[in-house]
Amino acid sequence: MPILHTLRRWLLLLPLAFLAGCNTVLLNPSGDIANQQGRLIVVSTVLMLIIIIPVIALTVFFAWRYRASNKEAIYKPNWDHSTQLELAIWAAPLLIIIALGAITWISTHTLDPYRPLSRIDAQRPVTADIKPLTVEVVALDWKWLFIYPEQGFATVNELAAPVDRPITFKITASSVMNSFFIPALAGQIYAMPGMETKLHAVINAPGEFDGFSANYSGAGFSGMRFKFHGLSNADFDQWVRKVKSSPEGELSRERYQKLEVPSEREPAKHFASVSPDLYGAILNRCVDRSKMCMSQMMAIDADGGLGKPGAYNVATAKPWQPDDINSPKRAYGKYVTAMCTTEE
Ligand SMILES: [Cu+2]
Repeated sequence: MPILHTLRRWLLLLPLAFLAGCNTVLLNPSGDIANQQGRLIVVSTVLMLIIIIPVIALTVFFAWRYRASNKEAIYKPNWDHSTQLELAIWAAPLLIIIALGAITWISTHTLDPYRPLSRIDAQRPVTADIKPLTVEVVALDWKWLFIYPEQGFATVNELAAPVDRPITFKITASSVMNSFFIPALAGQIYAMPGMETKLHAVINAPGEFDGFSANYSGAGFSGMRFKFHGLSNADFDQWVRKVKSSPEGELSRERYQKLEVPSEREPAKHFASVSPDLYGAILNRCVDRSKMCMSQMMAIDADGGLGKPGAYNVATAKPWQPDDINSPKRAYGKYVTAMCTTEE
């Protein structure tokens, strides 16, 4: 039946179509950290194949060699022990586990995302005169805010960094947990409200790379994407000038509260400047000046607390309506109020 044969041939090709969608960015990244992590995947896979391939091959070989119709093969129904075989069977996995353990121990320390980079790539170490670029990352519902404290501006859903300059990311979130992930640069790092996570990485090749959230965070999650631009020093300076001359103006606390309101598939946006205390206020959950900053709350607690009067230092939040797009997002319930309203 030729029709069935043709159909079957096409069905056999079908899995290839799925492979066509594969982007092997994890194994061919452009950043040194992701590169070392990619090599770890390859090394551990190869180490495991040392067991998997012989086991599969021997399974097939034994089934064929000792088939019922093969009268040539030796038949030993009472055989049950061989010291040499036991030694080989236990030694091989033991050596592999020792090797995997050693590699894991070393790379867990050298690739620790909190550890400042010691090298730009395999050939170049980081010297004392190289100052990392700091970027503060805030995961919002459902877009990414990037604050450049040195340059004093902010962008939404667009990130850029000069090639071969170490980058220090400080990562937090406004409401729910997300995960900051640029596969070409480094592994994912969680973004959580009220706390800061860190990532040190470097991009070694110019280009446009994909960044996204790797942790489901609600309705707008799938559109929570951004472009990461690896730029030459001259192109980065030009990009900085472009952002600084943006007509959007300053990202103040008030504008941040509007930005924080959930929205989906936001286009890239530039803010020419940013309120210098904004990131600290986001991290300490007190962008709304009527709320007490977590850092202040923790300092009071470390000092022994406010005692009974502290129990009255609360206010009731106005419930936030999802359709009330113009009102700042507020958690429903009570919150601890600020002790004073003067600016720090
Ligand atoms: Cu988990």
